[in-house]
Amino acid sequence: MTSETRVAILGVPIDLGAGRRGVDMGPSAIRYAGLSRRLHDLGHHVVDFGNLATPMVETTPLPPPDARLRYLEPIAEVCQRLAELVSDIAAQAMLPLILGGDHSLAIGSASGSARGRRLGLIWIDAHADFNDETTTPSGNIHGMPLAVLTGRGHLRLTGLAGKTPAFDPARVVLIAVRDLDPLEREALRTSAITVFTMHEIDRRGMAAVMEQALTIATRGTDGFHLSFDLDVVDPREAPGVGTPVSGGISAREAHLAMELIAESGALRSLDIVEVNPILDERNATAELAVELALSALGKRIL
Ligand code: B3U
Ligand code: MN
Ligand code: MN
Repeated sequence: MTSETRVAILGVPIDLGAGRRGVDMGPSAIRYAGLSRRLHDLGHHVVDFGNLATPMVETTPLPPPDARLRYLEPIAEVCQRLAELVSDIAAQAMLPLILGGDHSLAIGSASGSARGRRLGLIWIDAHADFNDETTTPSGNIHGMPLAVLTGRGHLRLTGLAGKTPAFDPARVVLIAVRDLDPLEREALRTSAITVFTMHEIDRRGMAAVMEQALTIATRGTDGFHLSFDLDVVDPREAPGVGTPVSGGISAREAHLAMELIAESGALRSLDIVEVNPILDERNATAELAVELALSALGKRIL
């Protein structure tokens, strides 16, 4: 039996932060896989707030080819509205569950959740998302949210929590990373963020890594925000993602991570991002996204 949580679902169908199209359809695919009903069946009180209005590529002026922060203005505007909404939802003692959409949206969701409270941050992703305009090879803002949330990046993005940084890097953990850009790697090495790469997971196992991660994210905090990028799972099990990277964690390891997160009792908000239905196989990645959200919210086998 799970303890009842008031879960607020919010879709953010944005793909302006990504290099390819399709993740704007992620929220629909995840809802189609039965998210709301299955959370309800698990014993939670669920409210679906629908989708945040987001501009689409077709009607947004194209950034110059050499832009270092592609679509900065529209993304900043979406993240600002998202931060307000998430902060309101959290203030009503509900747990915001944000469906993406590309990972740039986490600038808004995590900032909103961190308003007025001291949260840790757990980032589960094949990438570090730790670029800024000086280190990015692509100019895509979905490669930057973790840098922004720990205080490095454009001023239009770093202040959305009402404090900069939104998260103290000493309370931030990055898990299962395996694809870093050269300058991003240097920035990560000198930061106070704790990084568990695929190497640590293979060597020590997911359970040991998660235990340490949870200790870091909860020590002296009011709980933590979880940002989960589906591309962390191996593309053989999660083909429908914006940026697949081979050598990922298994669906089983992902479930174990989510179950340990649920056990901690300290999860305050979560993002499920980068589901790309165009590249998916019979909605398998969206289904996995739902299964993982259920595990994070208390689903047990027995
Ligand atoms: N690090 C690369 C690629 C990337 C980051 N996040 C995703 N892809 N999904 C970049 O463009 O910053
Ligand atoms: Mn990401
Ligand atoms: Mn990623």
